Amino acid sequence: MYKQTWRLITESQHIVLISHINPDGDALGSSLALYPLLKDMGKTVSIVNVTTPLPIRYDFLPNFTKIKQSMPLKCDLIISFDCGSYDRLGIKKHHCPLINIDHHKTNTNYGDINLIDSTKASASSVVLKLLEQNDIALRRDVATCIYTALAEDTGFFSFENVNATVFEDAAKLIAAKANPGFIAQQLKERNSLAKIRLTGIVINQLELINDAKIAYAILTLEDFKKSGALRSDSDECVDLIRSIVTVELAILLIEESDGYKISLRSKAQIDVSDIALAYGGGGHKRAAGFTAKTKETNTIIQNILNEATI
Ligand SMILES: [Mn+2]
Repeated sequence: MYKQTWRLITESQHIVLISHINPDGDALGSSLALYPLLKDMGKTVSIVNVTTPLPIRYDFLPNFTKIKQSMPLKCDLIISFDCGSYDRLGIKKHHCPLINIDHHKTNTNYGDINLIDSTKASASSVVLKLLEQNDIALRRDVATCIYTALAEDTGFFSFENVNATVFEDAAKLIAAKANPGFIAQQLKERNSLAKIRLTGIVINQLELINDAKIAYAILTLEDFKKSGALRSDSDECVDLIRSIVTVELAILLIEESDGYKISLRSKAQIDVSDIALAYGGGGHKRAAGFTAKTKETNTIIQNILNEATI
């Protein structure tokens, strides 16, 4: 499969690298990793993410400024990264072949080639294996992207998905001159004041139920306006909620124009990807999400509680 994937890439000329809406470090890092390699192979490469604005915390990734918000007129291959279902790419149905590179166990296999390994901690680790299996040498810009993605999806090497392979991959990337200190500083020490204020709003209105085993908070469009925070500034709030000692299940509702996006995190007892899947979303055991096309927050929370057994 890894060889077949590379063959299709080699045979294609105009390639689109695309990742999921509201991208995280894995989505952007995985897609940006292939960009310079394909350019050097003489390909016409478009790197696409339809989200506006893109989270600027990733602006240190090589070729970040090359990301476009819309699809090019012409392409003969699409490669998607870190995206569990086609609708999360945010583009219309396309007729050119699609390679689906991912690590979500809830992936719907929407590609013509589905290069999915749910044992990998990040989609970027699947990219790394793709390069290794095809004898493509690592280089600094590529390693920086893959390492950033791996660091983020493992919570800087602290989540349950961390194993020996994760550290082996990290070692290979550092050997190829990815700089762990620089990358950590870029991601962890460049918060905007607006982001910290948004975090304060979350903490202030946090609700704890079921002997404080479940915690939830709701962020409204007004909260974003008031704090001046961007949508991507809320990405880590749900991890902060989970960090409370008693909390087993953390729920964050983020208002959108036509409903809510729901982020779920768990510690040990609950597989939140099951809950997300039940409501049309997806994700991982300890981190998952879905969207609800309703503004009835009580109903959304009740539905989650009905699925969660604590
Ligand atoms: Mn990922």
